[in-house]
Amino acid sequence: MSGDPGLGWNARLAESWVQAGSPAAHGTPGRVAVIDRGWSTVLRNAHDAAPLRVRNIGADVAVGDWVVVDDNAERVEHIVDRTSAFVRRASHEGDRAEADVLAANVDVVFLVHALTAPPNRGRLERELVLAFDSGADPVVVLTKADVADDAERTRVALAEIALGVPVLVASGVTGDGVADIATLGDGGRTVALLGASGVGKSTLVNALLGSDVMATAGVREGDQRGRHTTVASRLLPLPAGGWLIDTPGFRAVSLWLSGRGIERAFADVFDLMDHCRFRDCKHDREPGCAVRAAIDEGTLDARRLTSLETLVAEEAAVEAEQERRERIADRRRAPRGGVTDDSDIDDVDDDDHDATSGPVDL
Ligand SMILES: Nc1nc2c(ncn2[C@@H]2O[C@H](COP(=O)(O)OP(=O)(O)O)[C@@H](O)[C@H]2O)c(=O)[nH]1
Ligand SMILES: [Mg+2]
Ligand SMILES: [Zn+2]
Repeated sequence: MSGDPGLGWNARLAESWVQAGSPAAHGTPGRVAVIDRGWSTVLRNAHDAAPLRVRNIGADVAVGDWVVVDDNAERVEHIVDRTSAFVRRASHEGDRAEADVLAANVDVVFLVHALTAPPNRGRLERELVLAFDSGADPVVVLTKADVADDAERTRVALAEIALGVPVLVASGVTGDGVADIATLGDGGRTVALLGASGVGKSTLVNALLGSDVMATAGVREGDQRGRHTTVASRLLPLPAGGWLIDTPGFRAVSLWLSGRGIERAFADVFDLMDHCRFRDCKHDREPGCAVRAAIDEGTLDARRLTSLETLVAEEAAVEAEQERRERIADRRRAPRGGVTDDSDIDDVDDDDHDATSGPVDL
């Protein structure tokens, strides 16, 4: 037994499914289309007219997950290993630092920017790190081409940051370029969109879906309770094949623990660093610094180094905090002399990262 290819089941998932043990004993995996307060809506096939609605008790489920439900079709019993996951640091107003999975098993993530505003390089750099860390392939989409002054200049400027990642130009209003974006869902792939609010994500989603599924800013101006306002992520079928995970407008996206995302998003700078004379070069004023030399020659924009340093510091802070939380959890599990040492548990909920994590609207 395996999942329905029409729902996006693929060879990578099949492999992790087999590695998970006795697949037959687990039943057939379905895909989570919607999550609503501890309940998952699970599709068993691409045209499932009667999706299951089951509880997520003890299962940390995300939209896009492949899951197996128990025999009574009451709860999620097993989550198939994700091929990719969009993880951000959860909001932390007096809250603990926690990972929040926005979407799972995404093949392609569109990083959406509008051509009407000056290109936001810093935001794109952060989004690229998140995208590379997710395991999905990023594609930059520049919207509002119909009203852009110089789309080509912006495209070139952002392509310099995007390092080999495709940069597409489109208009959700005229539909120009939308077909090229839609083809990225070919073969039953799953796509998702990230971007600041107002860049035109909902308009683009409507153009991709061929219907007004999403409330756009224009609609909501007249009707605050807009008919289709997104409140949670949803998995939606693309008309020409493939699936789209539409995420709600999250306020801020801070980095979670980064794997190789930073190295991939800043491969140009890392390549230079390999050529610095000293292994522990701080790229400040050391002799033989290849990074400084490139900046002086004008082949590397100094802002790239600054952005990289900011993101590395942010990621290091998340990591340090995680380590501290793990130490505290260990101490709680193994109290010495029968007394639990809770002395620094109170300041686990620190908000240090607010200072370093520039908010990114989705
Ligand atoms: N001219 C033009 N306007 C657009 C385009 N896409 C979105 N808009 C407008 O930009 C505003 C924000 O769009 P919306 O899709 O709600 O953005 P979201 O916040 O990213 O979902 C709305 O007023 C849209 O009508 C486009 O391709 N061309
Ligand atoms: Mg929107
Ligand atoms: Zn250096």
